[in-house]
Amino acid sequence: MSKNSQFPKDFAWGVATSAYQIEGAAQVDGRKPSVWDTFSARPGKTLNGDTGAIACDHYHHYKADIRLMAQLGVRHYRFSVSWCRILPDGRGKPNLAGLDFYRRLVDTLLEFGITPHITLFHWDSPQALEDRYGSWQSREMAADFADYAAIVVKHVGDRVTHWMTLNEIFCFTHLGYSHTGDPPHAPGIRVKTNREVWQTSHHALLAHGLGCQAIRAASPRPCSIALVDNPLIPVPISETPANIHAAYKAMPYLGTNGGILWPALTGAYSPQLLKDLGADAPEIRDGDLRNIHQPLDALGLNIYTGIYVRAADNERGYEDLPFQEHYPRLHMPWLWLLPDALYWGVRHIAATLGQPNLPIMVAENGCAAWDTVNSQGEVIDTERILYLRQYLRSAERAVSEGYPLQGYFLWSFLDNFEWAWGYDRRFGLTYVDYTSQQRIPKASYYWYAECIKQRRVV
Ligand code: IFM
Repeated sequence: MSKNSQFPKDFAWGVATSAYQIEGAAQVDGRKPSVWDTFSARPGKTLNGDTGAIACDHYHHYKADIRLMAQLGVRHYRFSVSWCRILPDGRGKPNLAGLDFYRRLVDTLLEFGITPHITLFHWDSPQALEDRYGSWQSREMAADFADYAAIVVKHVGDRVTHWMTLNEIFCFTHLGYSHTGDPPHAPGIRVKTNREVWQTSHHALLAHGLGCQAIRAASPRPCSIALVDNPLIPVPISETPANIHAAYKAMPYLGTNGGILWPALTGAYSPQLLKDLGADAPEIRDGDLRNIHQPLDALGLNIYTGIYVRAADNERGYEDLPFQEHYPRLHMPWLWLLPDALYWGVRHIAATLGQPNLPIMVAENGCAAWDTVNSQGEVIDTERILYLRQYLRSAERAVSEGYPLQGYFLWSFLDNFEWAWGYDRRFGLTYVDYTSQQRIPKASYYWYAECIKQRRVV
């Protein structure tokens, strides 16, 4: 495929959101608090004290939102189910009103010809389980997650066939628990050791594995199951054989890659990581890795940025090259513009994880920009178009080189509650006026609609 050629006809064009970030209706129809309700209500934990209590009030506006989604032309929508709407106490008796909301949501999507892709966990775990056993600090969380997953699948599995287990394990574990300072994400628990932090991500991996088994057992139809991860992507500073090799070497070392993606896709923590962790490695019980390493139908990658690396004459064979202060970035401190990360993220799965045939979906890509409504009532977000255009070109490159990249979910359909940054950071294709709940499609919405229509980067 040349630089401006078309994506394949069956390429899945989509948008993504998550429950706590858009739904609101925090106390409606039997829902009880999640850890994010509790955390965001604590003074100083989120910018301006923002919480997801109302958010985009999507719970009440979902029909109009889906109509707007259909007008955009997407045929795929990734959203998450709120565990504490389904099981307000985390376990036990399901809340039928919660299940009914998702059934109505799914039915509306299907009416508009949009395929639902359900993420079962996008960070908003029930506060009741935090109170009971410290949520991800306990192995019990994995079994409770699997039970919850089975309930959702039994309820809507006759009409939903695309499942994603957990979103970004690193964020809700390593950013939710810390041994070095106050963690920026819920539940915001400071533990004593690094080993305890790694134990939380190990329990999350176990939840993924048991969840996969539960979904397959409960689904009335053959279905697709994916994990969604946000690995740190090494990008060779120039594509010379030496630097490409350096990027391959770097992949298992960077961030938490070796302790999340590696066990999930290969059935083992990377040996380099275990060596580095030493006594900080989590307790891994007999059978855990077998449970974690489940066959997957797809892998979801959330790719926003990456890190440049180059070959180096050291024991590891690479060095990473931190961004300089004036390197371009979007409206988040970590959102460095590095479009090639999307291509390299896909390529690493084949090259360094040895999975050349595993279908890949970009489950999130997008950016926060400095959006404002102009005097004509429009939002002209050219920074976002600049960003997205380059990342989509990178996706096009991956497809044209034969990597199994099958879809792309743009984050996000709506501006929403951006966790510790509250409503200050806007990632949407659609501007949300949080006072009136008015939706205004931004310039990027119309740009993306045209890309979808033409199946090319416009
Ligand atoms: O808003 C988040 C999302 O919940 C998880 N991935 C990254 C996004 C932007 O920070």
